[in-house]
Amino acid sequence: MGNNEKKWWQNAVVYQIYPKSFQDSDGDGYGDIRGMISRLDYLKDLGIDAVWISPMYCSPQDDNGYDISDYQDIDPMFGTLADMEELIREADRRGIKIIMDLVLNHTSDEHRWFQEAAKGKDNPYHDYYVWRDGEEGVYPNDMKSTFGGPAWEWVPELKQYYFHQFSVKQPDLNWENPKVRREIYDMILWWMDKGVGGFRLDVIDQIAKEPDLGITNNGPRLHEFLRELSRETFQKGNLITVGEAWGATPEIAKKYSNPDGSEFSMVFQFEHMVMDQQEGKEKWDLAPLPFVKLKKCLEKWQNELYGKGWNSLFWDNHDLPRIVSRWGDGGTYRVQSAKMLAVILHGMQGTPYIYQGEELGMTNVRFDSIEDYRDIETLNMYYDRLEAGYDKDEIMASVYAKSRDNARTPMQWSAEKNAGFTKGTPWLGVNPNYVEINAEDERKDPNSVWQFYRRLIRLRKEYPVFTDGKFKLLLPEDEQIFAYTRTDEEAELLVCANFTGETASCTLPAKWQDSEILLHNYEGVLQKELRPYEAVILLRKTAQGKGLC
Ligand code: TEU
Repeated sequence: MGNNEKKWWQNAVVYQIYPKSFQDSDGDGYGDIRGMISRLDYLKDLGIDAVWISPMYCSPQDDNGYDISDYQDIDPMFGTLADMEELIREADRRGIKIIMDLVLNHTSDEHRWFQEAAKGKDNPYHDYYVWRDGEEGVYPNDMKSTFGGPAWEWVPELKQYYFHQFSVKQPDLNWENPKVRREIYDMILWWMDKGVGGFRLDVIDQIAKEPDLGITNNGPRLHEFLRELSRETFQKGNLITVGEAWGATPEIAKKYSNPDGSEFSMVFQFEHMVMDQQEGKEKWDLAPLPFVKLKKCLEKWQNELYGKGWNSLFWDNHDLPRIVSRWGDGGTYRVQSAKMLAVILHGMQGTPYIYQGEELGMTNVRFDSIEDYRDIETLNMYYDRLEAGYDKDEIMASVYAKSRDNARTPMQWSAEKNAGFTKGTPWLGVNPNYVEINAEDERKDPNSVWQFYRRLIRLRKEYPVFTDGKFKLLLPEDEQIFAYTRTDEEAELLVCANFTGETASCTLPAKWQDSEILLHNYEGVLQKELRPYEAVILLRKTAQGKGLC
């Protein structure tokens, strides 16, 4: 494929499913594959092209499936391999591709490789993981796990520590070992053979770790490994591939998403998603969103990758709080602000990702007690901070703002019991606001967030300027307005939004004054001031109006 040829995924919209919380079909309180199949028509109607599903492989579920014990089978909680094959087929019939989540940095400690590896230093699988000799209680170094505590776990029988960047039940794989890499490639080829349309690669920038040097992401051999991985697998198909890379800068992202296809299609970078925390502290240490900085950050990513790479566009995923509660208004202006956030995001260049429920404007949840939370990261943080002397209310404020369970409450399908998610007891509580916020009602309401997303997705497909247009940020220093243009040879878009709950004065340049309104989250014409969270996309045909600047 030529470098400048348009790839199918550049024009695609991806929907993320968190399988445990999407749709239960058998009443056990966990979402499953048959549930997903029953909702494919819903997804088709929304207009998306591909579905990324968080891991459904066999797993003890210490980290909700990101701890895999068998890459080539489906966890019984979700169904069977035959169900999975049916899902791929049924999705394909509707023109929807299935994107699998590949967790290649670590396995579960219950994976056969690790069980073997722990049997002895001379076991052929020992070197599949990262071990260091040592003494009990004297850690090889002071590296910490993302989920709290040391990144080293002692195995007395071996008198060795193994390395884990995440939970103790997620030992890190040793990518230096070519046998590990080969096993991984064969497994990926096996899934490709089943007809999957792409992969999302979990914490992929951490695979080339160098624990002795304290390096976790962007290790020296990272891109060498990625190019080999891509060559041995993805390049044999016409796939969408997206790497999760918390440590990516635009320079690094250009390597990952090089249009020559040598690595991936694109990465998820998080620079814009970590701005509302205190500098140098953890995500739990809250700070107001620096709005002007956010705009400049997105501008940088838009411009630096233009023609040289490809952006993914997202506000939400299964690890992040709900964007409407986070940077919009989960109360009075929920509907307007959810739509405004959609406009800002989907108006940019890149492949947009919609996380389940985002298309309904689902909000964060506030459970009264920590007992109601299930996420390992949230629970570890809560007890660590309690022990460290933090005030309980302060910890709960962090949980309400940032817990991953905010995104993981069951999908709100209807006003029926348990939001139509399950007939049993949901594994994680349903957000009580499902009575007002649910798919069934929103599909009937022409002014709902759902209908707005549906229109937005269609517009992206209708006007190539959404995919191709060059980005230009307007009013960079404005504290309320997020505005930019997108321009190609045929058309120009103006995306203009009030990011706040106060009115904002905004005079449109003369050339935009009688342009076509493509999408607007308020009824009627534009006024002199933008109303709270008002957002609009305007279109001008460049050919008509030669000489526009
Ligand atoms: O997340 C990567 C990761 O670094 C997260 O743990 C992140 O720091 C945290 O969620 C921020 O709150 C990926 C998966 O998306 C996540 O669900 C897994 O828990 C993690 O990898 C381990 O596989």
